[in-house]
Amino acid sequence: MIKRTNAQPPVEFTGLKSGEVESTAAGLKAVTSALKHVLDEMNLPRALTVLNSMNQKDGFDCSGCAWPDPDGKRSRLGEYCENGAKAIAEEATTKKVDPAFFAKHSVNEIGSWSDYRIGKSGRITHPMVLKPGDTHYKPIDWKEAFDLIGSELNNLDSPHEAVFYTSGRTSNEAAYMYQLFVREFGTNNLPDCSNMCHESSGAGLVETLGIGKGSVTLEDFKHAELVIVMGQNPGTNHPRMLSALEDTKKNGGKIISVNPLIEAGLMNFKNPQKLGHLLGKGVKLTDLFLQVKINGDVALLKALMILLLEAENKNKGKVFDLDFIEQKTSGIEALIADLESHDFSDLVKQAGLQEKEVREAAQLLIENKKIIICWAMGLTQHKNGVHNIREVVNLLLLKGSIGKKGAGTCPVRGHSNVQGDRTMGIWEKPKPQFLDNLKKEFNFEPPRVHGFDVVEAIEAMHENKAKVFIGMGGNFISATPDTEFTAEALRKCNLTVHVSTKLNRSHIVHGKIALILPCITRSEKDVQNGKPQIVSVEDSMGVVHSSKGKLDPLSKHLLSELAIVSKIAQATFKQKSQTDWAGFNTNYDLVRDKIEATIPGFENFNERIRKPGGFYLPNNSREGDFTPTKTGKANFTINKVSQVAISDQEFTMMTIRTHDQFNTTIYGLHDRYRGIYNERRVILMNKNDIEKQGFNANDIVDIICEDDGVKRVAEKFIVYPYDIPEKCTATYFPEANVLVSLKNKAEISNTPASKSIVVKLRKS
Ligand SMILES: Nc1nc2c(c(=O)[nH]1)N[C@H]1C(S)=C(S)[C@@H](COP(=O)(O)OP(=O)(O)OC[C@H]3O[C@@H](n4cnc5c(=O)[nH]c(N)nc54)[C@H](O)[C@@H]3O)O[C@H]1N2
Ligand SMILES: Nc1nc2c(c(=O)[nH]1)N[C@H]1C(S)=C(S)[C@@H](COP(=O)(O)OP(=O)(O)OC[C@H]3O[C@@H](n4cnc5c(=O)[nH]c(N)nc54)[C@H](O)[C@@H]3O)O[C@H]1N2
Ligand SMILES: [Mo]
Repeated sequence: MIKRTNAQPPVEFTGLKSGEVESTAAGLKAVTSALKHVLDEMNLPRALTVLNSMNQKDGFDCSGCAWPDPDGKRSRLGEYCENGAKAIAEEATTKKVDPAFFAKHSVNEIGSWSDYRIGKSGRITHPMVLKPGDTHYKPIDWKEAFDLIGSELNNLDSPHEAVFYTSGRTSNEAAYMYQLFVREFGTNNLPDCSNMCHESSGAGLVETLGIGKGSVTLEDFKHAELVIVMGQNPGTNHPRMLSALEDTKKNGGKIISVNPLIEAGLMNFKNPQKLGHLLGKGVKLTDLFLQVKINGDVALLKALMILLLEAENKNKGKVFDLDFIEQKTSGIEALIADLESHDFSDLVKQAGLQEKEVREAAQLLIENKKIIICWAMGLTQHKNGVHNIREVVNLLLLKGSIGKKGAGTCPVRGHSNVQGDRTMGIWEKPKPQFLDNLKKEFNFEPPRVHGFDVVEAIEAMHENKAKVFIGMGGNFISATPDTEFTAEALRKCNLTVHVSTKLNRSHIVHGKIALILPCITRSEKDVQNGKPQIVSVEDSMGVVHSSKGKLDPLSKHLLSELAIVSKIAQATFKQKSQTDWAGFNTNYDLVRDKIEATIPGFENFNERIRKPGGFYLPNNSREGDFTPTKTGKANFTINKVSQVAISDQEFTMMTIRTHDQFNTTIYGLHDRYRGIYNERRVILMNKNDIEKQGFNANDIVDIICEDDGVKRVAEKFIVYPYDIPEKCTATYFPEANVLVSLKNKAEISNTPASKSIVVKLRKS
């Protein structure tokens, strides 16, 4: 059995209280909760400054999620949601983690705290170092820190021995500089949070449609006749998406939700931007709820397509879009043969559904032509994550529902600039064309061999093949799978460096030397050379727009992410580089000029980024042009129905977010919509399963996973009866990450299968 260390949050119970499961999202409760979170962290004038400029055209982009802002007028009641307010509360807090804090609390002590307490400690104010043998972080000069990084990097036998992680908040400009530095240094080791997130979407969409991004815009929601929301909890994770769903409903469209949990945000919505709504009944969102089993989605999609095929055979040309299929797609015959090889009733059973409700859903698909399918982690974080996405595409292609108004693919991104970071070249598998462009513009030979993704980076560090870890944001130890293995990997490194805003567990699980480099946040003014700078981000629908901070930086010792990259590059290359690393840092327009010169779609970047609302990037699938795929057409694909053989004692477990967290940042201890208060260490189970296992509600159980012959245990979770399909369970991320073996990952995309973990339970 694997030994527990402070890489995992401590086992401590905080006093579970259970309440009502809610069926309406947002409304007054959300408004009061938002204000409470903000005012807990700062005074009223500061609160008003941040809330009034968030997501406004001359303001800064909310770091909460990647949902787009309206193209037209923005609401004066505030263009943010409850969880956006929590995100800003967290980053604009005035609590400080300063040298006195680190002198008082040893690394070991901080490691024994909960993630909630660690995060609530505040913003980091000074660059800090932990040297071999030290028990406490100590302040370090910026220059000394950069020289240390430069010398450790230059001491490596090969540039491939360094790993450069990115979380998805980094601006386009900083991300571009970062990847440029890494490639000039000589490696493509650029793993990012996307590897754990929408990588399956990217892989599935590129193969089938020729672009890894979604095809819809916000406007499309107003024209859609049918929206299907699969594997996504928008009420918590993308609350502003509910306004788009409201638009669909207002115009007579229907909504189907597919989820093992009946999430409040899928059911009803009281728009906090509309006074009448706040006080009134709100709008009903979902028309048909399909409560699938975990990973029952391919089975469901196939069952639906079988019914469509039957209807099409009875009524030629009335169900499928035959012209579209004929002109724009490839592989229809194989798809039909595959559908004919499956039994409808078996599929429905595998999905955990009733035939009647599947037929009802099929009827909506038969009757309508403009269909949008939205999804998030419920589809991507499975062994067959890529298959899930490709099956979604199959369904849309049959209906000709891609590349026209009111229809298309909508992978809903997580981090606020995760899509932009990828556009900027944060990717371990860069396209040759992009590398050619870098070569031409910067006059160096970029490395061609693919780098490590997240899972490969962990393995490489564990095998001593990688010895320096640099993280541009994020919380690597808590976000990644197989916590204790990953901790061993990080602890073997010569140097671990985190560019961070807030204290997190990754600062505690460190290499032989560790650095924390504190940076300004998006809500803070970024002044270089006496001039205020803007940065840019790309949202989930490919709109690139500017972001400009409003607050004075919390400490005068902070640098911008861009300045940090520039100085790391100068310290590493000394005089050897032809790139003007120091120059970039004086004026971000110079970085944007380089982006324009090397990445398609950024023509007149500096001019267009200053237009309120920004601009759309080109998107072939939005235009109905699928020529970039290997066949030159949109591709139907054949996907396997997942066959997880689960014995009587086994369960499939998904790891999900509460309403009070942003990934590994714990805003609070409640999961209000699910009625679970003041406790994170719970395991959601079906009543019948609880009974069959001989458990009672509130029993304490250990969760065990023996996936690859290694016994992984997450100790002490409270059994919590919940409306979840039998044989399915849920726990919160990151407490349960210790159970996810590195080998439990999606085929093709390598995304950890954090939503299909096969576990056993025993009374603790
Ligand atoms: N407030 C807040 N906002 C966030 C985040 C946050 O942590 N907090 N995180 C951001 C990030 S990085 C991301 S990627 C997104 C995440 O956004 P989501 O993907 O909505 O987040 P999860 O909590 O992982 O929820 C997954 C949903 O999928 C369902 N699900 C799980 N397994 C299956 C399955 O097999 N089939 C189906 N059909 N459904 C399934 C779960 O019940 C749950 O409703 O949100 C972003 N926005
Ligand atoms: N079991 C399980 N594991 C998962 C998931 C799951 O659903 N289940 N979801 C996965 C997903 S979808 C994702 S995206 C990853 C998330 O993985 P990460 O992106 O690595 O994690 P975060 O918690 O978002 O990172 C939070 C930290 O980022 C830093 N930070 C915040 N803002 C800034 C900034 O502006 N600049 C800089 N430099 N730093 C900043 C702060 O120090 C904060 O502590 O986790 C993945 N892990
Ligand atoms: Mo994510």
